[in-house]
Amino acid sequence: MSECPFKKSEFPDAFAETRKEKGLGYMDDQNDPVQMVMRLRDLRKCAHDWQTYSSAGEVGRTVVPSEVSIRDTRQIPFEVDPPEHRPYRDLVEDWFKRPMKPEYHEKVKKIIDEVVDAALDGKELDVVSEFALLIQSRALTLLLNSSNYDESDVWIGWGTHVFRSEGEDLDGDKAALLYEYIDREIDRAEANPCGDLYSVLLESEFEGRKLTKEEIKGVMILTFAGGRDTVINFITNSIAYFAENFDQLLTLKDDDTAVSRAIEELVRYFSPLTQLARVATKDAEVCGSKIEKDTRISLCYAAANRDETVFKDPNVVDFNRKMNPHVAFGFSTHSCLGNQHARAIMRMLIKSLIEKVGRIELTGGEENIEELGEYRRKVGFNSLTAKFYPVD
Ligand code: EMZ
Repeated sequence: MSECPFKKSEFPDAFAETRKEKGLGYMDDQNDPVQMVMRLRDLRKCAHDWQTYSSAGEVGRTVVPSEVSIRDTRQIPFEVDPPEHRPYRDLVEDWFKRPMKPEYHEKVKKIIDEVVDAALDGKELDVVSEFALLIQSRALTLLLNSSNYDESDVWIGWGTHVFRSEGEDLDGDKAALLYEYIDREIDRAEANPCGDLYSVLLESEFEGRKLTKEEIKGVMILTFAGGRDTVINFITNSIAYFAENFDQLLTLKDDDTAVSRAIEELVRYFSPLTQLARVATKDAEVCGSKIEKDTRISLCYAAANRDETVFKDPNVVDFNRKMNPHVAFGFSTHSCLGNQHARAIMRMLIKSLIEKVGRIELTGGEENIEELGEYRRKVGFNSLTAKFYPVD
């Protein structure tokens, strides 16, 4: 983890050569290798073909790095295949669309304004732990519809990743804290239903029965884990970008369509989630290479989002990009449930920055580099220090 050798908001494409030459990369992951699907069209095909590339195998194997050794609760609906997947997804889909409503946007804006205002005190701060983490955790109270805003302090205390200590590999003890926390919260909601996500799940009818606590836990683990480091990276990396390209931020003033395009472009470029895995249910083939039954492929979103056969000048952040069929939120059956929440956060962040901030100065930082076999991918920052200055 080194000092940034280039502009902080530059995120090089770690996969260019392999994507162009072979289309399929390789990495070992805890002795359970992964063949990485790097071209956009291949990725979409594989993501769509759940019969061949399953999410429903051993719990935790769908994630890279594999979480088999630290988790035995199945994340729902993320680790379930069709047709069982559909009713689970239906159960939570509307809930996760609430972030599209104007009143939700207003609440997100209030949370972000408070964090931005605090940043404007002229002191240097760490964008990861003192800005992005606060926004992610506090905004999560909205997604859960929790009336206890202060609960976000507990989540802030967990740091950026619920399964990893800072800069470390998977940490089973840390994961156990989350599981115990969720168990307690389910019991709390059972004793005192209050309209939050736990309570709603406890009350809902699923295929003529109630959900089990284990199923509810599976939804909640996904809600806590799936949108954590990803959202924190998205916010931090975007701050780095706007700091170094402040004029681009100003082009978005009072222009909702331009903001929408900018959000899609930033999420394409940063691809906060590098990849997720699938397990082959039978022998198959991608890009002329054999995929053996019961081995894993990954849908390498970060690579596909720089596919030069699809995106013109893929390494340029272009807010005017017209065609942007990125897969940063996944594709097909398992496309990101939290995408509207993430988009709402970015929309309100942009608005708040335009209203309140005149300049952002980056003063230091340490990149977060994922080591993926022969590939080294910058996915975000372990720290990013900055000073925020108010508008004149
Ligand atoms: C899993 C994954 C889902 C995994 C959308 O991504 O996110 C990862 O950060 C978690 O570690 O468990 O939820």
